[in-house]
Amino acid sequence: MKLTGPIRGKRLFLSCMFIGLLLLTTSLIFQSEILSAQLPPNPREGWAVFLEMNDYPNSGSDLPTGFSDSHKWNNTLQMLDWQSDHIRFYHGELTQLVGETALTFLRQNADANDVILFYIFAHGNYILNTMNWLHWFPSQWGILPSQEKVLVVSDCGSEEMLPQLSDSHIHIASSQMGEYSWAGLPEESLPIIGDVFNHFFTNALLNSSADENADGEVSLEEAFEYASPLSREYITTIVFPAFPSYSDLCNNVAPHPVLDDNYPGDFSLHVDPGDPPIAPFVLSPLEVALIVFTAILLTVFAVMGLFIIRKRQSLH
Ligand SMILES: [Ca+2]
Ligand SMILES: [Ca+2]
Ligand SMILES: [Ca+2]
Repeated sequence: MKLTGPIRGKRLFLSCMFIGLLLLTTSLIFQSEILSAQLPPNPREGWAVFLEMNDYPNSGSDLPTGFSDSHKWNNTLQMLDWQSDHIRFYHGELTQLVGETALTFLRQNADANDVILFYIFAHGNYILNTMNWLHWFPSQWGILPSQEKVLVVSDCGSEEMLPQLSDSHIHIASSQMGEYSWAGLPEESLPIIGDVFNHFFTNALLNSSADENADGEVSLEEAFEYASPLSREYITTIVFPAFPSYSDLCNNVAPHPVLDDNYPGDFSLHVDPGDPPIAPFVLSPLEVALIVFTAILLTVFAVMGLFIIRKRQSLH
């Protein structure tokens, strides 16, 4: 069909507009794909809670360690790129509510590929009985979405606090069931303040000598194997002679740290440093050229279309 006059001009104008818009849309889609490619992947972050109770006004002897174990952990995690705002401290009276609050913090922040670390330091009988540990912790710990769970318990007989779960996890206790862990106090003037095993363990995580398979980082498993004999040696050679009553209580056998390793392979505490800043919206020279070309083409086609319309109109 032969087009004449204003109709032909309008169709040409509309065609030009369509082509121009098509090119502009293509350019924008191209740009959005570039931006989406720049978005960071889901990072492996670390989230930690540290629960420590030093004073026991109603039961047990006080443990005035100055929350040294939390501080040791915090120092270690900072060296492993953990972010400060991913770590919470719960110092003071520990209750079930405090423990559940700590778990809520982990649940609300950690996703499946994040590492979560739950550390608790207190008297064993306090955790078991006053906090009613076994009645709430195992079930709530088990439903957390992370597949990278770490639980470390520093107390007497702490093996009893480890949940019996089949999910992916590493659970660590400073002593077997029925054994007595040792926490050094400043007034005793011995080298280590706080839980002895935890002292060696948090140090081992940063000690290249503990890197048994020489892959460049110390896994939790390697740190445990490195720290356990050091911990037992210290208690045997330093604490027992200084505190014969404790040695008698232990039958002169240092407590055995416990590792429940249900994590496939080596567990690394190294995490991604966090979401990298999103790259600023900067166009490449090619993108700028494409957009400018599209704009010029659109303008030329529009002017041509209008020119043809006016010319046809002037002929009638
Ligand atoms: Ca993540
Ligand atoms: Ca290693
Ligand atoms: Ca493992």
